[in-house]
Amino acid sequence: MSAPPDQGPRVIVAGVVNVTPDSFYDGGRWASSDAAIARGLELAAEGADWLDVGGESTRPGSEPVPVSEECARVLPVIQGLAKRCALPISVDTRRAEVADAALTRGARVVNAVSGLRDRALADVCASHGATLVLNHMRGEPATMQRTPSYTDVIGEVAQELLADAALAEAAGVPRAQIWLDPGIGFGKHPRHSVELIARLSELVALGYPVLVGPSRKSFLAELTGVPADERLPGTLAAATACVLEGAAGLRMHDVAAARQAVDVAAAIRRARTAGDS
Ligand code: HH2
Repeated sequence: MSAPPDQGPRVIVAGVVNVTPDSFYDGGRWASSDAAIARGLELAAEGADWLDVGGESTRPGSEPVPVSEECARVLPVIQGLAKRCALPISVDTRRAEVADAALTRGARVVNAVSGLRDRALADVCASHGATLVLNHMRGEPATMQRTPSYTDVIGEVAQELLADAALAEAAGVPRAQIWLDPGIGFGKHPRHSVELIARLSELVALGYPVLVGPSRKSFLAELTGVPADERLPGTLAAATACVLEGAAGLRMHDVAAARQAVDVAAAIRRARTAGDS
């Protein structure tokens, strides 16, 4: 049998494991360590390429939780998943202290959900040799959705992410280990989130792999009028658009459904590129 044709790099699906009582969609569903570990293993079986474990909701209006509480939520889950499954695990956090403890217990990626506001996150990643996802957030979760304002949303998000990437590189994180994320819904009006997806290729053109997290977010409610538990079709439409615009990965709650959408969109993207040649 001949070798299969080159499929090109796989578009990553990062499965969300929220160990929180109050996340905007799945808060409280996997709040015990055992439930969260079981959820992570389920997402792995559904086709996730990486598992993103978070212990603090950053939904609009949320307040910070103490570091000790965040660690108590995520560390046993990261340790348990790292023992039972070979997938890379990221810790979704704003704080270097949590990231450091998570990397010591088996996480390999830091998902810096508020970028490098805690600059020590970059030092922690450099010292552990970890990959760093820089997510764009304007303002603080408690107030970020009150009056988001941009003149040129994609240009401003790109500039702010590049400034964080430069800090990370200066701290010793290799460029190849830095991902950028436009931060859908983090200090963005729904029209900003739509524009960020529509013009994602401009962010991709910066040369870093781009992760996007549209999953079940409130900009979809503005477009469809449905609550979070009915937003899967809208989520898959947004994910498809992100892949066609060049995303390297999607952060998703619904991995089995996302896997199909992302793989089909990635095949269409490859065919488009092949058609150009
Ligand atoms: N979105 C959320 C959390 N972390 N990280 C990245 N890189 N990109 C995102 O878009 C992103 C993220 C919010 O989703 P969720 O974790 O489900 O909600 P909550 O913050 O309420 O826990």
